[in-house]
Amino acid sequence: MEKTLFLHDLEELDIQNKDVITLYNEISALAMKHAGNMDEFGGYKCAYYLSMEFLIGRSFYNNLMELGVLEETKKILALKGIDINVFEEIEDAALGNGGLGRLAACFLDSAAGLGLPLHGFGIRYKYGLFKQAVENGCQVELPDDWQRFGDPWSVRRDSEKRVIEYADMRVYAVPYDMPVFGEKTNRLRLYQAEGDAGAEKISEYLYPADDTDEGKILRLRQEYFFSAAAVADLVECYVKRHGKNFEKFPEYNVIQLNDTHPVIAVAEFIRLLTTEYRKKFTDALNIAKRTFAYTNHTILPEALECWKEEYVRKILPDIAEIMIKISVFASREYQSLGCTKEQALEMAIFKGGKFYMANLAVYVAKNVNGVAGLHTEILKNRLFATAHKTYPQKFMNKTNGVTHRRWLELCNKELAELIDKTIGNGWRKDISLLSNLNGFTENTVNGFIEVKKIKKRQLLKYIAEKEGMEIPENFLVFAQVKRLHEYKRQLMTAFAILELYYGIKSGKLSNLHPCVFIFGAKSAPSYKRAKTIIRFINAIADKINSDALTNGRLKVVFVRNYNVSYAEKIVAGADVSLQVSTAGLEASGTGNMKFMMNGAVTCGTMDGANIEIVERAGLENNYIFGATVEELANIKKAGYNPAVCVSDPAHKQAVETLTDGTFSDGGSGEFKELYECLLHGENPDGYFVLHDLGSYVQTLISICNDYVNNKKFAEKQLINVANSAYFSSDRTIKEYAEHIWKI
Ligand code: 26Q
Repeated sequence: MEKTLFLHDLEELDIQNKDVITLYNEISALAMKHAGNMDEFGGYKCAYYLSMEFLIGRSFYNNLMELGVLEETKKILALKGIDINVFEEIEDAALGNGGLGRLAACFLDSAAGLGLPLHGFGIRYKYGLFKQAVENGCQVELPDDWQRFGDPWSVRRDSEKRVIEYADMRVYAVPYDMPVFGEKTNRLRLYQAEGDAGAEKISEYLYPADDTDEGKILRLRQEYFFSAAAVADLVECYVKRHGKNFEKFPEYNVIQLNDTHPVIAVAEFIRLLTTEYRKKFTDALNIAKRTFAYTNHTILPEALECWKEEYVRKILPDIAEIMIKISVFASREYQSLGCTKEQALEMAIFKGGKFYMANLAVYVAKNVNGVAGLHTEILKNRLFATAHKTYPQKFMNKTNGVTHRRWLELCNKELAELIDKTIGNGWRKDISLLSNLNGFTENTVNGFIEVKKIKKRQLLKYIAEKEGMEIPENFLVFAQVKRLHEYKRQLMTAFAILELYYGIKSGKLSNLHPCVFIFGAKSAPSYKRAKTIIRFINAIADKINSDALTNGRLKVVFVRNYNVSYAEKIVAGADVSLQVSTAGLEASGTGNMKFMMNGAVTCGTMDGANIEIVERAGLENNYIFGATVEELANIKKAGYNPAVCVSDPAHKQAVETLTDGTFSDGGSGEFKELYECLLHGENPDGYFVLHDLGSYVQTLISICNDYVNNKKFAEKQLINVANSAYFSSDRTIKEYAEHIWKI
């Protein structure tokens, strides 16, 4: 970065009569002008991250911070009479929907910060994840037209556009490159689809509704679109530098597949090598086996993609042929390595007229990784047990992490400064130094209490502005912010809140410390049950917040339009992070890490990375409850009957609000349906909400009680900060670089 030139130009910048959006574009353009060039692909070994989602959030502050000019920019703007916070009106680029997309963004940040060559490939959606509004308690989706603010951080590369061919159409993939600043400037390349109206649809929406054939095919087109463009870029770049002998391709390229969504890249790679470059199929397959690596992010069956042969044949007939051929090779190989026919079938890539993309990934990838210790064990012992038995050396764990630059330095400047004061600022470059915070003095605890107060005040002010709701500062803040999904059990929190509410009302919980529950969650537009849960939570919030008897003691907020920028405020201001998924189902979680870094204690189950969090910060400094994976297995074996749990009068009262007229679902019948599914469905209460509800409520009560001793509680929080270094994505990226990418 030509820092002095940038600052000089900024000082000269004429701000007269310019609105915020114009200023945003002009200042960003100045930063781009002086930032230096993006790294080129392919001169030496690079890793490439293929992902359907990159949830980058707001770029402005983060980029200026990474370029080392944020503080000076703030000062220069202040002299011109501009508060840098005005740019908060520029909305986030939400080209992702949850943990998987945010992880991709954190990884790019860490790799650039560490000076490692990792580049991203994805789609430049016209509309990002929908903007959420709440009407009559229900989620409504509005298009997220993020480009209306301009896109000053991207460079369109017309000269590098290429054609992507489907059987029934041809589409241009036009790259837009976004710099990722750090020790070096890496590149996030997002392709935009251009051509006729049909072509442009391909990059129009993130997760178009796929409840019709047409929707499913559109999604398949999207996956092929960016995978094929990325593979073509990499192959072309290699051929230019090294010629057409592909033996050395893996010495220059390693391609990380972020879940199954880009796995079709493997077949495209083989297609390209065998057709355009006339390589033998087996040779191409072997090169692919040295090039690709696969990360699994979920064991939920509905999220493990499989494609009907009919769809693939219709738009990508060559790819269908290649996948069938790989499937034959895989089956033979599994059997020659000692698997039975049945076992080979279990791992089959093509069976029953469908392609199983996870099985394709596991067979071809040189490495397969889960995203937290428990998750990887489940992959090895359950989901991919046969593959693990056959290729044990492929499997490894890479516990997730989050970038401490955005999730601590940027979103909690006050805490970062306290850490500087206490242990020096070396931790900003070498996060492992954060552990020097352990053994803190009383002074630091007092400092921490002050910081938490400030961050809480900022959060509550923001909520007052956004949601029109006042929350007093002495309230204990619980937060559950994540995608809305039944396995994440926002519903269990809803029931727990009702139990606290009735307890306060009846006098049983007359001394409970005042607290607020903050929810942030978007439901997939077609996920009906999730939408019902949102409606239920909003109904509860309305009732509790308007009850004058309890409302000085308990409040509920369901924030509208939860996004990365909102998250930055919530993680910094919360006291307690709710991570209450059914044990075994949350692969890792990364929100849990963001809260930990900011000194919120975890109230959660033994699931995902929660296990590793309490391993490091101590069980005694967090609040663990609920059935473990092993316990759940036994409960299932013995036959789980949730009706037994409802014999407890407090649970009964909470659950029956779904049907007893306490709340209205506007006549839709969805609350009754939810009730039936919990108690009398085919697989009643499949996520064990009622099983864990009792211990959850007790845990929430003890947290409120412990919080009364403010100092002791702050110590627990600070110990969490001090032991959070492991959850920096700098650590994760170093592991990927060393064990998988070899860069
Ligand atoms: C699948 C099929 C059809 C359409 C969509 C999908 C689909 C889309 C998105 C399936 C899964 C996702 C997203 C998954 C995700 O965000 N997983 C989260 O990944 C995080 C990063 O590893 C983990 O921390 C979380 O535990 C995991 O839930």
